[in-house]
Amino acid sequence: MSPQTTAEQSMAEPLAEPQTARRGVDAATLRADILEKLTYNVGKNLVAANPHDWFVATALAVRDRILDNWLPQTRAAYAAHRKQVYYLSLEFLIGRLLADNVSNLEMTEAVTEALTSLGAEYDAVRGQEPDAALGNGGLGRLAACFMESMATLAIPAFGYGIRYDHGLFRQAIVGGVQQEYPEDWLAFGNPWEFARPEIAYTIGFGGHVAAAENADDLGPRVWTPAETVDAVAYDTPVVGWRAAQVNTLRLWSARSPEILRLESFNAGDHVGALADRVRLEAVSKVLYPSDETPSGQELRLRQEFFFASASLQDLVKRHLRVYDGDIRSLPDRVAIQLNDTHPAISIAELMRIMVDLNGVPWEEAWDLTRRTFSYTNHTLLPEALETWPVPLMERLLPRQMQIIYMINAIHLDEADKAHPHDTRLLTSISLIEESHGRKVRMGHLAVVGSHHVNGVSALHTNLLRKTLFSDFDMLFPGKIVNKTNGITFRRWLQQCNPRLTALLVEAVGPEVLDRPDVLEKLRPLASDASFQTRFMAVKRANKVSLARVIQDRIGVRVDPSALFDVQIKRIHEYKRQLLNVLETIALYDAIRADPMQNWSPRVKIFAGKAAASYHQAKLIIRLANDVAKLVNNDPVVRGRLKVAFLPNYNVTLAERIIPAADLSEQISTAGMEASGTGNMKLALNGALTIGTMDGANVEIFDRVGADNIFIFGLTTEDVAERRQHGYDAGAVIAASPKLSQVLEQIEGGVFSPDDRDRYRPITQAMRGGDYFLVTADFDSYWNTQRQVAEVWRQPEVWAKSAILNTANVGWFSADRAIAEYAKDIWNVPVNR
Ligand code: 26V
Repeated sequence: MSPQTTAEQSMAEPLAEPQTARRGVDAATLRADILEKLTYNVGKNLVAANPHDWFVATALAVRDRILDNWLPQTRAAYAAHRKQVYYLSLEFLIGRLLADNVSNLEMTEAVTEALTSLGAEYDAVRGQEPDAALGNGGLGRLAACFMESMATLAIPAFGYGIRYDHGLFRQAIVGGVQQEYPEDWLAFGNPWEFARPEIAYTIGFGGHVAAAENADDLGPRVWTPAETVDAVAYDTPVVGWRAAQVNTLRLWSARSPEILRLESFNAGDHVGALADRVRLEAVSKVLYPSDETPSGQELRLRQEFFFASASLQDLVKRHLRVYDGDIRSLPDRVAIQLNDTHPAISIAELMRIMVDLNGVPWEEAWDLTRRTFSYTNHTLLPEALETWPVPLMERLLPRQMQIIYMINAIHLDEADKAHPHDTRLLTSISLIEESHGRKVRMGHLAVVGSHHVNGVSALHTNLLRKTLFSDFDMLFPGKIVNKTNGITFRRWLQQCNPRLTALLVEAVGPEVLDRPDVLEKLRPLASDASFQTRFMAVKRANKVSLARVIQDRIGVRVDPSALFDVQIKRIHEYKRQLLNVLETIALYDAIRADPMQNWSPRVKIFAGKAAASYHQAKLIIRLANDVAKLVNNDPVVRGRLKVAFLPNYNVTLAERIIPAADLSEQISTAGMEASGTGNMKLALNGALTIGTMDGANVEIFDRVGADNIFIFGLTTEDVAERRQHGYDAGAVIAASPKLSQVLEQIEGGVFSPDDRDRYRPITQAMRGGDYFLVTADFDSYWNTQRQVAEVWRQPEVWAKSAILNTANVGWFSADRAIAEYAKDIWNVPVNR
């Protein structure tokens, strides 16, 4: 009997599986289990156990409880022939998992008690877990939030990605300068994952393509790759809230088919014997810091194809097994979501699998493919849109390139029939860009090969329709839809802010843990003086905790009663940390000019990483740190203004900062931030937003109301107008005495006395074209910051607004976002 048959049979008869007893979830049983894991898995006794050993033992005990749900639920989903969602993403920024899993299994009290009885402390144990940074920023964190929500809504789903040996670099700030160090999250092992060395697929690169004699253009081909690497599965369970369902995050690791060249080794060439292996396995070694200059790097393309091909081979094999070899039912049983264009090569690869390997005629394969895929766009920035040089594609993926040519020929032909003689249109929609060296436009491939394309906020989707994909919107009306992002409230409220969660449960009832719309019941309490006091006491306690973190990490002492003004995100010119730094300098000047005025004390908190090669962003980090040094040590300013740049921003640090924030900085140049999700996390935790009308800020504004948010600056239309008709930064600077003074100080070396020219690239950019319109928005931002200070001086007014922020942002739950994807894009039922 072949292994295939065995799998099929057990699939059809789920109850034939002998049942193991479910593990108890009471404190006493957990205690015994943790001890057992410590002894028999970690190999330590109580005396020798260090905090990390306790973490591993606890994680393994928790993992057993997860397995009790995971295996039967996964099996049941196949048996019931439920449609599967596959979320393909090159990034999953999951952070730590212990608290997430424990809380979603509703075991927090039991685990705390079990550990306490063993002389360990839950918080300390949690602190031992490395932060899995398999992503750069918003896109990767969204994928992690969505995985948790899909499990919560009991949607059978797999996340597919790469198990990078090294995630995003660790950032240190030395003398104000960002330094990057390799990240090593797997150094002490990973108790959550299951290595599946038997689940491996061959991934080919290069080589040649052959056709049968008299084969027509659309017929099957035989691809003989020049080299291959194996993709090996590592599975991590993803637990939904109240264990609604446990899904799988399957990450691929590269394994060379050849362990070592034994002949070379025996001949004494010990390094050469390993060289091929090292080269092939490089594909899953490191995460690309994607905000880097467009990576022409072949390795990045290899990564994309590697995980796309492995994921498709895996899901097609599963589909054929469950549905008796019927590939034609794929779109009815499977939805594949492409998280940005990084997995877009999947479209060509699925065509190859159908046409070349399964004998499906081209037209039918194309119809099946387009009914299976959907694509999420996460940015409009032209430099972030992926294109691959045709010669590289032809060399690395010869068969997929042929398929792309064929898709393009038919696509252009159809467009030409519908809109004859419109060469502008054909040039615009072609999958191949011909102007500056031929390139494959991955966004176009994703649009053409998908049944739906979505933007991630209402504004971003409108801009997609009007600008980037306007011709596609005309050609395929209704294909482009909006799915405003969301965040998982389990992590971004319940786990990161237990104090606020307890208060909310007490105020509006425990239903709030399952239905975020219940937060609206807070509205009448917003004006209630005693509730305001309690809400702000929670905020105060969180600020005391953060003040300790700031003191510990960078030695800056901050006053928890000051306004905590927070900008935390990747450092990028369009996000305009620079605007915030300029305002900080202007405020510093104003305080020094009139120290006796009734200033409300403020702490400016920054955190974020710049791509290693992004010099301008790194220079902004340095300026922030130089400004911090001067401001924090100026006796005149003392207590009124502090600046803290916290190094190594990651999910775990975000969980510390967000509950303690009073003010959330969302100040991107209008039209450039697709959505933002930090904006949602901060508002949920009772921070007021100061922001531009950009991304999801617009929808936050709609929900919290104009009185509870500080909006300033140019609109998308204003920005487009300035850029079109030329923007005169010089005139704007001249007209603003404050801004002029700030720029002159930077240029005069006030913040860099040892090197007056240090910030020339920054001031030059502003005095030149100022593409990000920092100078244009400066005065408006300054004035709005003074309004912020004015409201802060009225604690009841501030408290009311803070409460109304929490009350009104329930809609930004990832559960809502995922329910919309399920209904409008994936056509899968939601269990809630
Ligand atoms: C990539 C690149 C690469 C080339 C240099 C410039 C640049 C700038 C940005 C990016 C990021 C593109 C993808 C991304 O992370 N988008 C983010 O997705 C989030 C989730 O939808 C969303 O909230 C953020 O607004 C969006 O920037």
